Amino acid sequence: MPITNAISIEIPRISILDEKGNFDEKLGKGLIPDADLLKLYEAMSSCRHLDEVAFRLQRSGRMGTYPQNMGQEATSLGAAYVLNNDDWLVTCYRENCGLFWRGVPMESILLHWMGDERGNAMPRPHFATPIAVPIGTQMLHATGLAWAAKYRGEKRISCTFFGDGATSEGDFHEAANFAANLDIPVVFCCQNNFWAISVPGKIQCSAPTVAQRGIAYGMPCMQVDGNDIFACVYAVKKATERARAEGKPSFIEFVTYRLGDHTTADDARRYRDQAEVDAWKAKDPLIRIRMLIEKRKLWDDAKQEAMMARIEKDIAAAIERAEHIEAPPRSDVFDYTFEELPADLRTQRETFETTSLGQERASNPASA
Ligand SMILES: Cc1ncc(C[n+]2csc(CCOP(=O)(O)OP(=O)(O)O)c2C)c(N)n1
Ligand SMILES: [Mg+2]
Repeated sequence: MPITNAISIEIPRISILDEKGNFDEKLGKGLIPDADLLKLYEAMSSCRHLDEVAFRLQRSGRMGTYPQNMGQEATSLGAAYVLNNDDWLVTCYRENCGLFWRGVPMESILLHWMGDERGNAMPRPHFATPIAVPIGTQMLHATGLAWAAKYRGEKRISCTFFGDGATSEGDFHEAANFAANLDIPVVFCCQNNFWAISVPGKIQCSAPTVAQRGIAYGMPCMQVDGNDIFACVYAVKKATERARAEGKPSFIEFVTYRLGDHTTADDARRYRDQAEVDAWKAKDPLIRIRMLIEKRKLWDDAKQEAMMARIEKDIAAAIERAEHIEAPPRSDVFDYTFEELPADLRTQRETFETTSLGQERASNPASA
């Protein structure tokens, strides 16, 4: 018998607005009305400015740590623009722009990184889950949320974001396998920024694209210019249409780059070449929108200045709210793990003393 070909696979690559300002009229026509484009530009500019301010807050001791989103704003924003308000947006930690677009308050994100748990209490109307720092967990949550919605006969779908490094975690493979085989409407969005902290993508994924990791599970896959808001919107639209019409998952690889350090705890100069960073700075998602709106005579320096004044004011107000939130009661430390506190913890809650450290005071009944 001759050897035949078991399968041929094609992965579409989507780009509509490139870094030189070229715009594909055929694919891009009607995708984002001009009025919305200006709003998206403002949302991205605001997110970028927050990154700059948050960096200074961390350096001056007013924030624990912070992962800048710089350079990656278009991906989650494109998704949030497309999703319905009651679809789940299940993120990790570089999706501020999409979360803010949905109405998650900026101070929630600030509080999270200031170490205040109340930042994780995403108000329900936003259908967003708390920032997920443990790599990979949220993909399973997204699959579970969409499965629950399907079980209940609700129409909502899930859209989840994760990094290139996260696709090396077992959690990704379990979530993808489960979603594909049980027909669960999840849009898997990988932000391939080529680095997992200091580990380069090429030693984590030997395949030529990350997108093809989804092929293994029978999902349609796309590779998308993640610095192009039009391409991001186009791809997520395709994936959500499939999710709604057929109840099935898709996988999108957004090719992008983090222009900042991994987090404020990192110094990327120790493992990345400046030439690589400079090449990506030229592909900045913000610059190309600005070029387009200027070309369309929708923007000028005066509008830019007025927008930045608005953004600075809003961010200053959010920081003010986050830094001046009422202190939580100390008893919070005890209140959310046990339905009924064990006796020793009850004593600790009442006295704020523990016998386990040799503290023996008259006020502590456990030391009697
Ligand atoms: C389960 C787990 N393992 C390790 C870490 C430490 N860690 C934090 S971020 C990160 C790299 C993630 O890379 P990627 O998924 O590409 O996301 P990126 O930060 O590039 O957006 C690692 C290993 C973690 N947070 N959770
Ligand atoms: Mg990465």
